[in-house]
Amino acid sequence: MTRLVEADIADLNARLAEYDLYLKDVCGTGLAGIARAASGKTEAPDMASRVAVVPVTSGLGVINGFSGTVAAIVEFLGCRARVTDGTDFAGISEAVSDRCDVIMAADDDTFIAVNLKAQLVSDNSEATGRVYATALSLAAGGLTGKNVLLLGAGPVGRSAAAVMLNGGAALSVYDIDPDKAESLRRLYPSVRIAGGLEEALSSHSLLFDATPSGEFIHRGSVRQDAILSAPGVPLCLDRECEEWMRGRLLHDVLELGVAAMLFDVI
Ligand code: PYL
Repeated sequence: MTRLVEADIADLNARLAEYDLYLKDVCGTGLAGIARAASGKTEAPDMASRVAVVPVTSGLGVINGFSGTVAAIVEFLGCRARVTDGTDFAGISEAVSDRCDVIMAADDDTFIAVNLKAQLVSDNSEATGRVYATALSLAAGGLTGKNVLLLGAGPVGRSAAAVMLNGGAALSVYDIDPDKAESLRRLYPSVRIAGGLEEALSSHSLLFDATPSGEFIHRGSVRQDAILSAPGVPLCLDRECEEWMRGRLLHDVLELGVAAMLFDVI
């Protein structure tokens, strides 16, 4: 998982409403609708839940703006959220003393949401793969019987593969590490291993990128009718291809994953 930097999230809060409208245009529903669909829950979420975001100083330390951005996404979705004054365990103690229902916190490797009362937990990598697969399905009008190309067989790709296969997709996987692709095929025997990247891109109109590589896909490699769901950070498309795919591209650095985590636990 690529570690975000302050610049990745600088104007994210200001663009939330615009991004939500974009998702409604591409998927037929916005951030909350996609996340609720990804949660698989039928009961209504408890929107009165109070969320505490706790900054974590371990490892490479706090990312300026990260906790505030997570809180802003949660508030945009309709729940009350605040960043604790304390960090680490002092922040957790503060959240519990303030009788918060949910704690969200990330160290360098793991980002979780925990509902203290309901004893529910959601992990960002798993939730991100699942919510982006759900978004691709919504954008494509369902995946049953459709060929999908998955780039990247790491934790996010594996989570997405489970959802897409469960949705009836015929899945091919490409990973620069053949062992990772093979391990996904052992997990899901119906998965086909794509031989070459360019050939795989040219033969698939439904694409999912879960790689941490940036700008390695160019306009000439992608079909006119392609839809790309891309949780991978940085974005796999070069600038020209990104512009060309507007309206058929699903990509952000935190929004959909945070939304999925929230609706998983409230
Ligand atoms: C959760 C994000 C999504 C993509 N990469 C993940 C990342 O950057 N993880 C590190 C998050 C560190 C947060 C820091 C803080 O500000 O509390 N410990």
